[in-house]
Amino acid sequence: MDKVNILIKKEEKRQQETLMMIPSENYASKEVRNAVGSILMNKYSEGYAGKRYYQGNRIIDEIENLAIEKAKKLFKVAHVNCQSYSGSPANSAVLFALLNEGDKIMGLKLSSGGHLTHGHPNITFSGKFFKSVQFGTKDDGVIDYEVVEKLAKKEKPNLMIIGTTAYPLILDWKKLGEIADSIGAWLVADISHVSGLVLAGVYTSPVPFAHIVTTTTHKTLRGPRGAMIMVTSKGLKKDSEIASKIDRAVFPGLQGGPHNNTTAGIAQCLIEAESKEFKEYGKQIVKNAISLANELTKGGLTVVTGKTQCHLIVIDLRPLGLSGNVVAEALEVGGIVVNRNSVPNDIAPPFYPSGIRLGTPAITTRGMKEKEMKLISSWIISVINHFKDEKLPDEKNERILFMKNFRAKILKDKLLISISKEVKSLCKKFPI
Ligand code: DSN
Repeated sequence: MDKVNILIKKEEKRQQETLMMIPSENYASKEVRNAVGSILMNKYSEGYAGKRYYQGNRIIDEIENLAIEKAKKLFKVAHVNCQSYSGSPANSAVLFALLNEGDKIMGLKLSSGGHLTHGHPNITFSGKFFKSVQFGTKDDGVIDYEVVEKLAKKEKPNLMIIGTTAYPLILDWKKLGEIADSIGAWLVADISHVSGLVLAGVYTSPVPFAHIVTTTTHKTLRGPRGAMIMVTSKGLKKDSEIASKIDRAVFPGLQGGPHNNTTAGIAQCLIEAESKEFKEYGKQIVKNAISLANELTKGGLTVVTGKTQCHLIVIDLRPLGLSGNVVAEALEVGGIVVNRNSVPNDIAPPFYPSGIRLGTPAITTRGMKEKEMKLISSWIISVINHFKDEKLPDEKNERILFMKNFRAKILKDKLLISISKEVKSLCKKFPI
């Protein structure tokens, strides 16, 4: 076997034998993976169906139209662009289409569960080319919509781009729509994390309230790594040119040829999302997350906002004086793969945040239910308790050295070795 294939096999084994609990990850179906690995990647197709810059695109047009029609029907939107390479380029295309340089945008802070592309200051496209105002959450991690309204009325942004990567509650899209309307701003709803839950009917759809909805396609939607930009009827009413503005911002504004293999994967995941099984899947994701949050709380851990209403949980490690790095590294050795994450009003640096973020989309795809959540939470609780004295030093160089030593030490830790064996045998019962 060649080197690349050896590495792919190794990664396949890692995915089979560990619990994928990063909430933005999932296992796409074999059919989605076949589309992504297909000969469609050989074709150049700049332009849109019926208006391409290259010959030979009749079948590609059919594929792209299929993805668009499925998305329009499922999300109940007026227009869809499925060519953006991923979520950040999709959000950049929306800002590029609707705003001029120097206009003002408003979003939820990254550290409060938002996203880099929602106006994170200085270092991102959204925070550098536009004036950005951001809101956070209360100390309990909950958004105060009165604060959002006051800020919007004071700052009068041209566009509000709202969405979550680490916020466990369902957003009040109706309220956000009213706030945007009251100041004449665009409302862009980024539902990347929860679009699968929206289709399953377990998370409020922003479609009646927002002008534009963006989503990645590889999270709860369980498709290929890609994205869609959707224009709602409300968006078309605000500006009848909005659909062509979006299309032109994607191509030729920001990109060249679309990834046709990804487009086919998007069509395939939307076909899968139409099924009754997918609705059941979405419901089970949330049931599993609620069960996990309850068990973790019972075990003495602090769950941000005290609960979850979606697919993810953020554990605040500050009451234990632990760093997210310590816990995430230890859990990985135990076969439980999560990511470290900031918690509301975290004063720790983003590289060494005070929490971990975990979710249930991928383990639910494997067929796990509440019974398995109990088991998994008991492992998480014992790992955290086991390492409760491993405090990260404050000084930067000491911190680096501490983590290096900690990583070496935990490879031989008996508890982690035994949990990783149990995880492996659980994973065997629920193959991908
Ligand atoms: N990287 C994604 C996540 O993990 O939430 C957001 O882009």
